[in-house]
Amino acid sequence: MSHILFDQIGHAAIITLNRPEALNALSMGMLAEMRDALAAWEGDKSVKLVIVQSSSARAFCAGGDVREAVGQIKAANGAPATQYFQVEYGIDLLFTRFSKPIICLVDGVVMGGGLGLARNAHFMVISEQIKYAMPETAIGLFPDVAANLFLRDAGLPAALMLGMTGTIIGAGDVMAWGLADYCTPADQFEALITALTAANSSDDIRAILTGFDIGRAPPHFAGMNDVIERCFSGSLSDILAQLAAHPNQQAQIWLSAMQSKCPASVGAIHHLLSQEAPISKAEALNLDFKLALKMTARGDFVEGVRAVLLDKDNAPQWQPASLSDIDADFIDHLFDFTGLADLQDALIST
Ligand code: QUE
Repeated sequence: MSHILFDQIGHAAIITLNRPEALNALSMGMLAEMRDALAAWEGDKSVKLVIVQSSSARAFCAGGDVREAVGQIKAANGAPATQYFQVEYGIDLLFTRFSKPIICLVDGVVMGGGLGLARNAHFMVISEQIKYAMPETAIGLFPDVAANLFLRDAGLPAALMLGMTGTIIGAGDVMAWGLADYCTPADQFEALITALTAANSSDDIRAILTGFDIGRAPPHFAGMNDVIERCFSGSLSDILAQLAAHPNQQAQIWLSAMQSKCPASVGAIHHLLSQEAPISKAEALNLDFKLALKMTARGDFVEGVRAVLLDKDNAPQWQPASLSDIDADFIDHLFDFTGLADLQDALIST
């Protein structure tokens, strides 16, 4: 059975992610098939909108197929996974620019590259049972796919918390923080799709999505905004000190999360979010492309994927090993993109 399915019902072209055994992790093959289908639909007048869904309630998508990316790096003796990130971020860029509305119906796990699809689409609808996270600091990567832009919708302190600690949040927090557009119970997704197959315009789509929206579940972490704002501001060492000094138990959980993640990754997302926001999703993706090449040319990414997904010993040996090693020189070196092509130029050359 194919890992990605394509269909059309009425005006709606439908993409179904169908790799449940890997929580729909996006392989280059799946991404290339998606790219070709979108290209065909762009010129097809019978298609008015595109819906992206999953065949399984467990996951919309757990992310990019980082096992495949690591395979590429190993096959190329440590060279960065240029081709993988070109294809993955290329699809994200295509979503932002597609001439017809793309609607993602998100149930279950939505993490990393899954959010690259859902948040770069025109409409992101979540169910009440999603598990939302940007967990890349656990594997020596960094919150990419334009997270440097879309996490900011939650406010900078919450963006830093989500990006650095990889905390998993639910539908209540996602809606309270403005990280998705609509919330509809998963058991109504089928009826929602049926309604959308008759839509003619973005206004029609908005009206239908509003009709199925149940508003929001109670927030959990978004109810702790005072703790988040007090702790997640300033330099890396400020944040560590503020967490250590805070009486709320959750602050200690976040502190140990930060200390167990890849220091270079935590430093990378801290620096990204401390800079001025990119002016567009395209600019954010271009920045992510260059940073991904720098990050995956380091040993931490292969080591993180080994520890979390391949050997599953959850005992990565990071280099450098401590957040205290992440100084201005380290960040300057990591963010030196001299000689790297822009994402768009890289796409044209393939
Ligand atoms: C951090 C991540 C990912 C992750 C775990 C992390 C990620 C990703 C997967 C994943 C999960 C299940 C699979 C698979 C990949 O896990 O991006 O192939 O079957 O895709 O801690 O960033």
